[in-house]
Amino acid sequence: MVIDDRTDAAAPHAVAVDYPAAPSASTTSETTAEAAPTLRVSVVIPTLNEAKNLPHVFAGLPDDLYEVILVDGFSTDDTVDVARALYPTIRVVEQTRRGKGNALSCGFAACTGDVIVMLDADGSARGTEIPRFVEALRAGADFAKGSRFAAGGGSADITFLRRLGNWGLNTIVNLLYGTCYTDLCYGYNAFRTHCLPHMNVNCDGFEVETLINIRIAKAGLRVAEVPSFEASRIHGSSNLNTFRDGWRVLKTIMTERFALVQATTPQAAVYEMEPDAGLYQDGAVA
Ligand SMILES: Nc1nc2c(ncn2[C@@H]2O[C@H](COP(=O)(O)OP(=O)(O)OP(=O)(O)O)[C@@H](O)[C@H]2O)c(=O)[nH]1
Ligand SMILES: [Mg+2]
Repeated sequence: MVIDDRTDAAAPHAVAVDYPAAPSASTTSETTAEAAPTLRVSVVIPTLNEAKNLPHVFAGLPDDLYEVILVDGFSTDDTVDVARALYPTIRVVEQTRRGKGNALSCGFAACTGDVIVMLDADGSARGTEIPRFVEALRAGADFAKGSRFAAGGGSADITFLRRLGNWGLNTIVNLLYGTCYTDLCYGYNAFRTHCLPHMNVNCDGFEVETLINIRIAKAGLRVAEVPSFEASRIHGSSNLNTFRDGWRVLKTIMTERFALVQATTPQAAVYEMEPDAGLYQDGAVA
């Protein structure tokens, strides 16, 4: 997807959330001023046994994406073959450990675009919303954060218990980090690639969105919340466990706020799979 980056039209659906100035915050204006005339959009799709959902996911993607990267989590169905049949130019990356966090880290490391979109493959995230996220970035945000609970957003998927847990965890983050987030644990986000060193995604599981949101805020980057509608998962069942993963999210919030020494798990290396070849290492990420 290539979006004209020369005009300054406001993103109609974006709600700007500005954080206190930090050294890295200046990156926004520099990037906007120096940006290339086009934005190359990379989409990262983590998959774990989503073969049946992929036709729906790919049908919703805009035609002019720069690249689509699928990160497969050792699926036991034919997710990878189905993806290649549906989207012949797709790049398939194999993750190095287990979990969605590690999958995204591996996918991010493989991206070569200007903007990265995180898209779930269960049919809940609508690819047709991608231009709205990109527009928020083009209008000046570093990070376009999807929200089911901003005006105009919604969910057909989230249960009462998860909504409650998300609200509680979101409130804690807002209190501890001075943020104004409305939806902490949502997987649909997009960001300029210069955010990657600040995000330094080095967790493995479903706490990944929380880790990213916190580190983006700590870095003082500009966030725009983008209302998004989460549809129900079409086939299969959720990999998320409300209590186990809620606990991981809470630990992440506390660790990021109070730990003197941050976790030092290295970011992922990239192992890219060619259609007819084995696994090879494409490059390591600093
Ligand atoms: N590569 C990879 N993808 C994963 C892994 N776990 C989950 N995913 C993918 O991450 C996306 C989100 O996972 P879901 O199981 O739908 O969990 P969720 O959307 O956070 O939670 P729900 O709201 O219950 O659906 C889906 O595309 C999954 O296939 C994993 O370990 N590896
Ligand atoms: Mg889901």
